Amino acid sequence: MKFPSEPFKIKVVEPIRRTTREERDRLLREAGYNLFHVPAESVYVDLLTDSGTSAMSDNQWAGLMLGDESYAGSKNYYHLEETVRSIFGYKHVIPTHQGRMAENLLFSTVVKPGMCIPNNIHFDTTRANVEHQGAQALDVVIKEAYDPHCELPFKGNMDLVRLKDTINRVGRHRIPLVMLTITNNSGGGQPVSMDNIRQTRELLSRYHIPLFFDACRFAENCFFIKEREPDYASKSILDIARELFSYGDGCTMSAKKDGLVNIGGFLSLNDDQWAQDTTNMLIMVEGFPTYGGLAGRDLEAMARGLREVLDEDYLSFRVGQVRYLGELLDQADVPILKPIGGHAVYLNAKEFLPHISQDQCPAQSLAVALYREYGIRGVEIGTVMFGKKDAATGRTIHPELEMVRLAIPRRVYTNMQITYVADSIIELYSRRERIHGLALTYEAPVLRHFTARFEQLEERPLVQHAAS
Ligand code: PM9
Repeated sequence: MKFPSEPFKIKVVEPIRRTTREERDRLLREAGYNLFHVPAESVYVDLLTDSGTSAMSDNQWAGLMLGDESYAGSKNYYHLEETVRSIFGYKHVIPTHQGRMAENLLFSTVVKPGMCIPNNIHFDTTRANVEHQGAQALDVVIKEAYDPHCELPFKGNMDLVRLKDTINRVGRHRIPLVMLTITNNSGGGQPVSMDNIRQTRELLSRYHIPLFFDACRFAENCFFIKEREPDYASKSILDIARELFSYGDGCTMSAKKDGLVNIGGFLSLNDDQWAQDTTNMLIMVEGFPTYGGLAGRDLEAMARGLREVLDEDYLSFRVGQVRYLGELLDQADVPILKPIGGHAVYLNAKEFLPHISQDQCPAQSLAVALYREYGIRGVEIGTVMFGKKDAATGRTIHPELEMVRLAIPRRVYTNMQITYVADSIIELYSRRERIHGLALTYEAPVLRHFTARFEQLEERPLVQHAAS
């Protein structure tokens, strides 16, 4: 079977409220055309993020009832610690309420002003946490990652030549660690190969620089390794994960992705001094080291989710469902980023809307149109998220890629709902010339996409009636 059908049946359902185009148009105006400000109950298919939006299994829900809410030494912490050690293999397990807190603890402990953190591509919270310490967040992914048409099996790979040059230029003492984001979210959910990870490790060992993983989507990355690297075809996902993490010294993890939970994360690492320093910080800002800002029941759900996510039937459905959406769009010539990533399909807004200049936020305009016409919410990954003001000229420096990400929550939508998404986008593409640009009217100094506001540059109805 080309696209695996759902390896689960539905036990609990959450009704979705239908909205009209007029209602969505009003909501958009009120939200300043920022989809983060649209109430979720007014969204039909919500592809804003795959983070914290997973459906938990009956096994995880059962685990919630076994939550031990003791302030110190909760049994659920020990279960989580044992689970993380057995998959990731690092000595210390420091729970946090989500991924960015793990990043904050790590970077505020080991990064000093003037330092530099290379990564394949930093996710926006990672970048913000590095820059907040007065350090430079440097993207060192292979150059093909910026070509939306280039079909490489491992487009998230680190550019080892540039990494070596960077180390020689910046100096080993100014690089406290190197990161690898698996899969590479900001570059299209593209995987990193085991070979590239091994070579990155070998290079860094020569300079005694630690390697950390941003492990949010590690299981999806391992699935791609199994599919695409012949030496791993017969290995289990668990064995692949164990080998992968053995090349590193630690990881940050948002369990809201491949932990299959709605909240949770951790920092895991081998270095005793860094573990002690980050734990001291954890106590100040999150909580005691055996709960880290979470309830005991959350720790239990996370421990169980980390095991479930390694299941191959689940992963082939998961990655297959994303591929199903991507291939429907591709067959209809809708411009998407290739190859199709692990957690999301990325619409190429520059090619979808060639008549809208980057100054007029084409990806944001496309995301707004998709919500207004069909009740589908994606997220802009382009100028709004990554554009920067040039301090000297005041002009915006635009990123290479201008995308709308359609991130698919895990185990949430049926293939029929995904088909609806594809049909809607194909219809929108046939009317694309009627979509207009947006002007940015407010931006915050950091992570501006969450709170930015816009004005519609010209308004004309796109279709006469709404499909949902
Ligand atoms: N990623 C995402 O939608 C959620 C926040 S933005 C709507 O893709 C990586 C690779 C991520 C990520 C979050 C985080 C932060 C770190 N690294 O959201 O703090 O994709 O748990 O994780 C989001 P937290």
